[in-house]
Order: sequence, then C-alpha cells, then structure tokens
Amino acid sequence: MDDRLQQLAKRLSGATRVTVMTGAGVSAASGVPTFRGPHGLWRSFRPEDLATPHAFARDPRMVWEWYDWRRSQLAACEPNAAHDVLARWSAHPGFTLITQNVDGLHERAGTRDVIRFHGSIWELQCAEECRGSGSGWEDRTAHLDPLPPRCPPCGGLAGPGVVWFGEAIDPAVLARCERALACDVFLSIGTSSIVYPAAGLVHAAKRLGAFTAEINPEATEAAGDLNLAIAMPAEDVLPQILGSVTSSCD
Ligand code: BV8
Repeated sequence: MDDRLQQLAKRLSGATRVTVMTGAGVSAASGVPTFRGPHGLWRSFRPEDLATPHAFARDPRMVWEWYDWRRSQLAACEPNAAHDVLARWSAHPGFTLITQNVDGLHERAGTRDVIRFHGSIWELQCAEECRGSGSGWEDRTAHLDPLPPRCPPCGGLAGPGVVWFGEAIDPAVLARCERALACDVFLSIGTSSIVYPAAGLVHAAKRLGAFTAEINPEATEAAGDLNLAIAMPAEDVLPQILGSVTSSCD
C-alpha cells in the first residue's frame, strides 16, 4: 500500500471521531459529470446563468430543463465503491458524512444520516407562497410534467430543493457541520474546494486540531494547508483503507 495511504489508514484507525466532506468527484466513477472538470456540467453552462435565484426568476423553464436533464442522467447512475466504503463507515457512531453532492448516491449506498450541504436534486420546494416553511417534498419522477412543476398546496412555482449561488446554507445544516468539526480526522474527498462556505470546513477543522487530508487526482487550492494530499481516485483509495475505520470510532 502506498505510504501516503498507510499514513491515512493509521490516522483513521486511531481516530475516535472522523468527519468526511465529499464533492462531485466521489460520484465521477458512477458516471455523474463533475462540475468543473474538462467534461464538467459547467463546461456548457455558467453557474451564474443557471444555479441562481435570479436565473430561476428570469426563466424558470430553462433552469428546470437543466435540472430535469440532470435528474434523468442521475436516474441511470449507481453508487460506486467509494460510496460503498463511506456507507460502511457511517455505521460507526463517531463518523459524520457531509456532502456537497445533490445526487443522493450516498443515501442509495446506505450511508446513514447524510448531511446534505447543498440540498437534494430529488427534492422540490415551493418558490412562492409556501417558500421557507420547510415545505420541501421528494419527487423522483424521471421527467417532471408539467415543467416547471407546481407546489401542490399553493399552486405556485416549485424549484429544485438545492442551494443556489447567493443563497444561504440552512442554519440547521451549518450547526451540525460545526459540531462535526471537532474531530480527529477531517477527510475531504472529490471536491475542487472552490465553493464556500463548504470549502472552508476543512480549514476550520484543522484550526480545531484535526488531522486533515484530501483524496483527489488533482491537487486543489486547499491542499497546501492540509496535512496530507493523496492524488488518487476515491474509488481506488477507499476500498484499500476500508478496515481503518473500525470500532475505535464507536
Ligand atoms: C453563500 C447547486 C451567502 C446545486 C451549488 C457572490 C455572491 C454570493 C455568494 C458568493 C459570491 N461570490 C462568491 C460567493 C460564495 C459562493 C461561492 O463559493 N462561489 C464560488 C464559485 C467562488 N457561495 C455561495 O453562493 C453559497 N452561499 O455564500 O451564501 C449568503 C449568506 C447569507 C444570506 C444570503 C447569502 C452557496 C453555494 C452553493 C452553490 N450551489 N450547486 C446544484 O445545481 O448542484 S455549487 C456546486 O459546486 C455543486 O453543488 C457542488 O457541490 C459544488 C462544489 O463542486 P465540487 O463538488 O467540488 O465539484 P467540482 O467539479 O468543482 O470538483 C470535483 C473534483 O473532483 C475535482 O477537483 C476533480 O479533480 C475531483 N475528482 C474527479 N474525479 C475524481 C475526483 N476526486 C476523487 N476521485 C475521483 N474519481
């Protein structure tokens, strides 16, 4: 085993509390396009054109055509080996998984109690009268009809249950993440560490004393501040260190 993997495995096996933050790279092996890679989702779109409240207000149908297309792509995707290892680790009480992904693959792999930092593409929420009343609902229909969908109680426009640029993260989600920063190891997997406040969590954990590491074939902007960077795909690394998160995490 690569000596960097050995170093990470050793840290994990001695840890009582482990927090993992994932990004789109964890789902890459499942066939889900990342956001900023050469074949990324944003390659043909600009975030500010689509993933913002202004874009939705300007042209809800266009925004929904993008999300409906992404939902139909995701419906054909299965969790991969990286999701499976993280699901096994989630059985340990000292383990927390925070994901920026909205694809729901961690849940489908069996991960318990996922903290969804940017929401879920499988949820809808009222964009009008009921907005903000926590009135989100799940809808896994492959192709939504009508598009844009309507809120059942008030008949107003419904939007995807995700956090857009310029929107605040749910305070309850932030509070759970704050608590998870007090950990022995904070592992950042498959994220470019560009989007805040998600990208700030690993640095906050380090300031609190956590051993910090990233798993990403390409070094990120965060790598220089971390204790360890493993330049390999998540689906190759995680199965090799599956056994390192054990009952010591109980
Ligand atoms: C906020 C929506 C404040 C759902 C997403 C101006 C105005 C307001 C805010 C800002 C501003 N300027 C900057 C900001 C902050 C802004 C931000 O960070 N912008 C960036 C672009 C600079 N953040 C926000 O707006 C956030 N809100 O600040 O609110 C506020 C406070 C109070 C009141 C009001 C407002 C909200 C951010 C949420 C944005 N929503 N998505 C959707 O449509 O999906 S972000 C989008 O990027 C995705 O959700 C994704 O989760 C996120 C991060 O991307 P990654 O997951 O990292 O994916 P990426 O493709 O970038 O990287 C993949 C990595 O995987 C790569 O490094 C690759 O090398 C690696 N990889 C590939 N294969 C593998 C692999 N790794 C491992 N294994 C492999 N096999």
